Amino acid sequence: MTMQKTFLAVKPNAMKRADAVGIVKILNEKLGAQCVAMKVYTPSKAIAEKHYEALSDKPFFGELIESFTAGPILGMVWQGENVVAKAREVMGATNPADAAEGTIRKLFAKSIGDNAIHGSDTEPGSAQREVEIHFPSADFTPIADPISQAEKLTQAQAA
Ligand code: DAT
Ligand code: MG
Repeated sequence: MTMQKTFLAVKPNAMKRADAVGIVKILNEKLGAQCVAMKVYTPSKAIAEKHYEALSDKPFFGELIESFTAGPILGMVWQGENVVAKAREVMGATNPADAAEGTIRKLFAKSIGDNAIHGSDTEPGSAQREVEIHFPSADFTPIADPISQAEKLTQAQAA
């Protein structure tokens, strides 16, 4: 088992519903990992297209880019043993109709296109690639209280 980092983000629609803090609470409780970077920002089209590059031939790609750039996201890096796969479990299935009870998508997603959270997939190199896209110059210091930090950042963004 090796120490990993994964990129997680509360998506714009879930931010608008003020779900960010509730989502961070679940991550903090269930991931068994540390949050080592957190920021609120609206992804540019260039960043979004790079992030979702592997899906560029999908029929829903245009909508996906539009929704990921529609407003601020809460972007995070979490670090821990096996955290990439663990986060996929805690997030739940891509389509909330298939998501298990207690998962973030079961609780907060509205549809496959509005599924509340992004998390890196488990393909080797994928998480590291996303961390580098979204946090190119972070120093990855553990955040003592990620829930308070999420409250602070999302309040500042709403003000
Ligand atoms: P995940 O986000 O669970 O890793 P993915 O990488 O296959 O899922 O797809 C990325 C996002 O694209 C997903 O969170 C929501 C959107 N998406 C996937 N399949 C879709 C579909 N059939 N229709 C609309 N949006 C879809
Ligand atoms: Mg994916």
